[in-house]
Amino acid sequence: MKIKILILAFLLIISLSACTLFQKKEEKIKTPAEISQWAIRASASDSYGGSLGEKRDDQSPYAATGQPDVETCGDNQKAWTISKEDDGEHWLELYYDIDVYASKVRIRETSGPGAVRKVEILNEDMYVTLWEGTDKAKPCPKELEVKYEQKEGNITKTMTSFMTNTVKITLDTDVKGWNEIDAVQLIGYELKWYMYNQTLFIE
Ligand SMILES: [Ca+2]
Repeated sequence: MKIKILILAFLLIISLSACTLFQKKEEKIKTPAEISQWAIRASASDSYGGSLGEKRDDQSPYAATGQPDVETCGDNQKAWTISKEDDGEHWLELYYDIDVYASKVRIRETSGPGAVRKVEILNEDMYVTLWEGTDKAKPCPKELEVKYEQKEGNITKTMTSFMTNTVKITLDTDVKGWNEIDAVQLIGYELKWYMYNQTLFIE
């Protein structure tokens, strides 16, 4: 009887050790570094502040480049907006320093949030839609995050198959109030990769 108990205890210790080793192996998988960047240049279908904006403080497209610099909700010189309060569909295009396989775009809306209707990323000379819809939740300031996700069999790809450095945002400026964008972040990777069965594959 004692031998049986000893054998059972031994088997229990072995299985617990195996679990710990497995967990450690999982923890060791290091995915490629994520690159988060703010826009360096921008253009738009219209702007309140013309096209100067050297200090990011004249509501030109350039005011939507760089890191967020508008802290509270409301009209602010440091965010881009168009020349009229309500004028239907308009767009803002942003350019980034590093080409990435795009995984996410984050848009900081600091006045009249909820106006974004479409987020596209440029693939050579063609735009690919990352997200399209009606953004109903309207806290202000608001950070709208849209993600790339595509199922390929058992694998979920979380980044585009092409590299990009350009994002285009389409807004419905008829959404109540001045619809202002403070900053837009492009997130992605320099390497294209995916996880399958706890294994990292780099393409
Ligand atoms: Ca800004």
